[in-house]
Amino acid sequence: MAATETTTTDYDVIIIGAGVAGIYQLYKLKDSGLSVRVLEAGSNVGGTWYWNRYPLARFDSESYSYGYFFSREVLDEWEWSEHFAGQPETERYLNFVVDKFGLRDDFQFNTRVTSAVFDEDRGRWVLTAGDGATCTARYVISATGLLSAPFFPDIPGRESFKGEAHHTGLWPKEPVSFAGKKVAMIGTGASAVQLLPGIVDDVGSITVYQRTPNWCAPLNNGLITPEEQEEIRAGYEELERLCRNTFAGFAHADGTRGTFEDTKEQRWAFYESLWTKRGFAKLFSNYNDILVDPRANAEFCEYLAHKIRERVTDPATAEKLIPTDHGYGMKRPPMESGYYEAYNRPNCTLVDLHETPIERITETGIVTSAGEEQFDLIIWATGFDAVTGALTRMGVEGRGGERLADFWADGPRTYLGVSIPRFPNFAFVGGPHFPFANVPRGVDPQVDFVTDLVVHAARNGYTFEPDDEAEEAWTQHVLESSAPFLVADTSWFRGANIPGKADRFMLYTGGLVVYTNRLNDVTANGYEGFTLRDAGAPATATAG
Ligand code: NA7
Repeated sequence: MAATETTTTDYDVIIIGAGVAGIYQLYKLKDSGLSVRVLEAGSNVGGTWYWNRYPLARFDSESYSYGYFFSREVLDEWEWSEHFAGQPETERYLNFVVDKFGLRDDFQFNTRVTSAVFDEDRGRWVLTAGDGATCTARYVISATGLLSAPFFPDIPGRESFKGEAHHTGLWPKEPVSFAGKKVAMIGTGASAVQLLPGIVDDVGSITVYQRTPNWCAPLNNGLITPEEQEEIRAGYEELERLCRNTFAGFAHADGTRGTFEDTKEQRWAFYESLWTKRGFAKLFSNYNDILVDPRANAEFCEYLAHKIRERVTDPATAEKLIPTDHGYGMKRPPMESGYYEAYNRPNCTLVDLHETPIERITETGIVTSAGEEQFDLIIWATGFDAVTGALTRMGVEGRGGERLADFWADGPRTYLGVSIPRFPNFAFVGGPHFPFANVPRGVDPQVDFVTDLVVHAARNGYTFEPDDEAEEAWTQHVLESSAPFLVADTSWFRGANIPGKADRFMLYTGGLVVYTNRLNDVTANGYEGFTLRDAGAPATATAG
């Protein structure tokens, strides 16, 4: 399916996407005896860590909790340099894994799938790439990512800007020069919060256009010392146990106390201790009611607002940076390293779009209700059509020509977050109803489950497809599980960042342990909820 290839190529399994999930999925199927191909739009592996190469892009999960757990050798051989590795290091890591296991030849790069249509007569998926070339597969596994379909807001004149413009999720490989430039950044989500401190010293000036402020708390990154390296190595089994047994698969124990079991003084002392902890301890090791009790949440927000006021010199700017429409964790909370201090620099200006909305983009700059500002470079830190976007944009059509985009028009419906009725032999990992979790830890049980399902089906010559009732019950369970949680009206968790997208919570908040157990039970019970139809000759699978 490369641009020069003219023949159709048939595989047992096609995996779409060469990110963290796609690589693991390939690894798992490598010795199955099935012919497997990975199609990837980029020119190399990495997924998120290939596309998001903006300055200071990095993990918000501890490196050692994000890396693969499937190989002791990888754990022993790879040494992370920072507690939260930057994009270049993660990209190197993923390439290291691919080469170590001899996976590289199974990837086909520069191949963006633009349609995937199920041919009912042949029982095969026909995939077409951007260059028109096609290939077919009996089984398709989409590993296209939760945050991989970049979103540009429909602001009049966007295309007319004649200066440089980059989206954080499509950042160029060539170094971007900031020296002396007048830069605009639109958006203040997790990407913008990482990026701003990385460029504020270099730019001539930067104007940040903020619609909604976020609750940001310190990442507390640092180099891993040789002693820590030893501790991490010695503690891998315990780390894995922790990640596999906590609510969201991070290297942080779940909180065990309620906010109001402590006095205010005790609470603030506890918040101070959280403040100095790494990463998402602020969320997951917090009081255990922070995500479900608005009063508990407001207590922590009061503490965070105090911190912002302490750090931002100009009181008016500090107030603009304090969210008033949502509490901590009700949107994905960014982790920061010097974000608030960036606003203390004389070359950094914050524009509150609630006060002065953007009206249009011109050839030379941005017009708000307060007038025009000229820029050399506009950074679009405006996020992604999250969770469903990569799948609904891919032209997927199931039985009877049913379009996936239509099937999910009112919000995603799935069985177990990996499959859907009317789309036989089609599975996805890292899509809707993905467990609310540290991404690789949520990917692990999904890939394990899908591997077993696909190999079992291939070996027996089955077509697999979930039943309507199973999909309905699971989707209902997903929605019920999310009901107790406080979620901002504007969160991408519920599709709210995309105009016109259905307002429906898209992740599974029943907990990673519950999710993993459920997948294991379904496997043990002979794939209950799926219909496995005899489809003729088995593929040549040797395992499962
Ligand atoms: P996010 O978190 O979705 O942030 C996007 C930002 O862009 C956010 O501040 C939006 O404001 C802003 N935005 C979107 N549309 C507009 C318009 N029309 N005008 C002005 N500002 C706009 O994306 P990120 O890339 O930062 O992070 C995505 C995820 O990647 C993150 O959650 C991590 O999991 C990693 P809004 O808040 O909608 O008012």
